[in-house]
Amino acid sequence: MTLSEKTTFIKSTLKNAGFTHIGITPPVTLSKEKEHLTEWINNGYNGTMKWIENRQNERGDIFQYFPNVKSIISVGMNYYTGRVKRNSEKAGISNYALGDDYHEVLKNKLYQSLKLINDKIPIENYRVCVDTSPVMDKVWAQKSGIGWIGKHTNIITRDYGTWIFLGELLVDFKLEYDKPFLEDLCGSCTACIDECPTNALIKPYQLDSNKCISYQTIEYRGEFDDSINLDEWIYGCDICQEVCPWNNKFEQITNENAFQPRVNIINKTNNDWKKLTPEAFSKLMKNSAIKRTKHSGIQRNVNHHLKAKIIP
Ligand code: B12
Ligand code: SF4
Ligand code: SF4
Repeated sequence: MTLSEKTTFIKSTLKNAGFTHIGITPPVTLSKEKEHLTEWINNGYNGTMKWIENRQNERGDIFQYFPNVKSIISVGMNYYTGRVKRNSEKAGISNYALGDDYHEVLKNKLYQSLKLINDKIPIENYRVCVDTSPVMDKVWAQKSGIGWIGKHTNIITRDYGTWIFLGELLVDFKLEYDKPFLEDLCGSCTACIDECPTNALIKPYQLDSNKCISYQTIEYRGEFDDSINLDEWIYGCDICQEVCPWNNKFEQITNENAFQPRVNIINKTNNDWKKLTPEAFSKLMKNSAIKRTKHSGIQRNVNHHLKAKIIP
């Protein structure tokens, strides 16, 4: 098989698996992005997410994670299912967490694709990455042409906006490479920065996790003091994506079954969540990303809302 045939076959296999975005880039040593990462950690913007620091060197240098890497096949998958309805009785759960856990969905699709690819192109050394690997998903998506990193720090695509999950298949052979996405189409817009209810976007392209509702509701362990504002969310936050004009114009509802909202999650009020036992939580959250906060995390988040309603 020629280089071009190999590349076409791999891309079409991934497309058939349901990935909406596929781009390929050669691995390079990151300099600018590595500096940003170091600065971000030194400023304490990772909060209590020590796992970012622990594998900081690998995040900044893909060769430390997978020395034999020759091609980074970056994938994206649209997960948008419509705006999350929320109010004071029923706090919101971010779009990304309403269906099956995306880590499992994307990984299964990547492994299934690998099997099919392997029939024609033997692949011995590879890595499958979805979020949890020490790899900067957004940086490789930009370099492989999928989109640009917006001022809210997420990847924006021209055709689906930001509502896409990212992952990578790293292989130890060369392929035909795509051009990086070099434009920054944010222009003079600052909607995400202006509308963030907690001013977590401290500067364009810079997020202080400590202030971000997504971090507070999902990653932070421990109790909240009264100053913490969760707006109307109990798991994640979609505001900077909801206000992005690129989403308003280009978002598309996904037809992926795995991402369809679970009725018994979206229908719950704050009081229903409060009454949910640990056993019922485990059952409900089987194969859901929400299990990350555990029963105690959801209870803490809901209680914070209920308390905020009592205190005028
Ligand atoms: C840690 C993490 C978080 C943290 C920190 C977020 C962050 N911005 O870093 C928290 C818990 C807050 C979080 C929240 C969310 N996350 Co998150 N998260 C990650 C994770 C695991 C690592 C990100 C990382 O490396 N951060 C390190 C910092 C340094 O990177 P950065 O902020 O992106 O900074 C870059 C640029 O902004 C820029 N930059 C930084 N400083 C400066 C300074 C200057 C002057 C300039 C010019 C540029 C610049 O350079 C940096 C390197 O390129 C990735 C998965 C992965 N393995 O990559 C998912 C990931 C980024 N998250 C994702 C999602 C979906 C979310 C949420 C939307 C979920 C939700 N609805 O609640 C929110 C969005 C919040 C937001 N506005 O970013 C998706 C994003 C998909 C996409 N389309 O881009 C990812 C890729 C997971 C995935 N595999 O799909 N997340
Ligand atoms: S996810 Fe919410 S809190 Fe975090 S930066 Fe975006 S708008 Fe702000
Ligand atoms: S809201 Fe505006 S500034 Fe923010 S990411 Fe979208 S286009 Fe860029």
